[in-house]
Amino acid sequence: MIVALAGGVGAARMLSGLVQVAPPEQVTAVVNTGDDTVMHGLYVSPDLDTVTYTLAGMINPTTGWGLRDETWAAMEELRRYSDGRLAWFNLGDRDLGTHLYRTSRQREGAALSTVATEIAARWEVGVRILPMSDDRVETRVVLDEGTDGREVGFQEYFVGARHDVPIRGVHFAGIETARPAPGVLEAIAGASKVVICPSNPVVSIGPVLAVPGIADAVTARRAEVVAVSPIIAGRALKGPADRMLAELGHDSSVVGVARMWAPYAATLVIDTADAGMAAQVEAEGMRAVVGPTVMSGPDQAAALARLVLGANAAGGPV
Ligand code: FO1
Repeated sequence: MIVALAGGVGAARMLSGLVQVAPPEQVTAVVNTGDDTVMHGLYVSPDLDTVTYTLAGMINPTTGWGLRDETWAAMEELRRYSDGRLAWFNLGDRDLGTHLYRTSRQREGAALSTVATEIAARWEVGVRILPMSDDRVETRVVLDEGTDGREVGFQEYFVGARHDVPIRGVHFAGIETARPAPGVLEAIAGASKVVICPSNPVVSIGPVLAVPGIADAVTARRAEVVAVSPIIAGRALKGPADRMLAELGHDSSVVGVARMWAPYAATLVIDTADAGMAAQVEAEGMRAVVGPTVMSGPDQAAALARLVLGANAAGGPV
């Protein structure tokens, strides 16, 4: 069993590579739910949906989230009523079906993990998709607007403000009492390999490791844990990971990533662009494996998956 700790786009691509080199039924994704939000009364779980849609081959290629071949009639009607005030978070007409289903099932008493399994089955995704927890955890972002650091929800920061504002803190509301979703700890304990996907370390992987019990479970498997840096030559390929790391006092480099993941993973895969930093990564107590990490297409994702699955602390092929 391969277990992947996953956020959104980067993790979804990593998973699409893993299922090319391992049977999907042998892959379990433990997915961040800190981005989840209630919009117009509907429970929206972006990372669960991005992972599921990507593995189904149905992800919207333009946006990187939501469904392909999408239409936006409902949003256009909403925009006419509210002149955009209520329409800042775009929900496509097909994507709405997922949010209607998930929300209805939750009102019937179904757990997030139960619904995630039902949605994955509908899209015939062989990978087991687990939320990090069935309990509500909400990533909150403290903005660095001069003195009064306003606190906003993740989607307000990421979409509302287009993450175009410096932050001074991030915390996960509800994390103290959140329990790992059923199957998460067992999957990590029994995994032949645990992959920390190239997602935002602060707000995508961070919440997963912050669920009480998960960090210890991963640390216990440290020799089999391989992390892939989401930072290449100091930058994130997509999203605000590089800025958030710097704004929160981390080094926005593969060394900064190594410092964050060293307690959990024995190996860090870094891009060829950072080959010169390998010794500094190893000085942080991790083995550095250098290779192409930009997953520009399915072949690149499969190649990275082979590199990840072949890498381990001892450095030999597994
Ligand atoms: N991201 C945007 O930048 N703008 C949007 O309007 C937007 C809508 C949206 C709807 C459903 C969904 O699953 C994701 C959506 N996202 C949107 C992406 C989302 O904010 C991110 O996927 C994550 O939360 C960060 O990975």
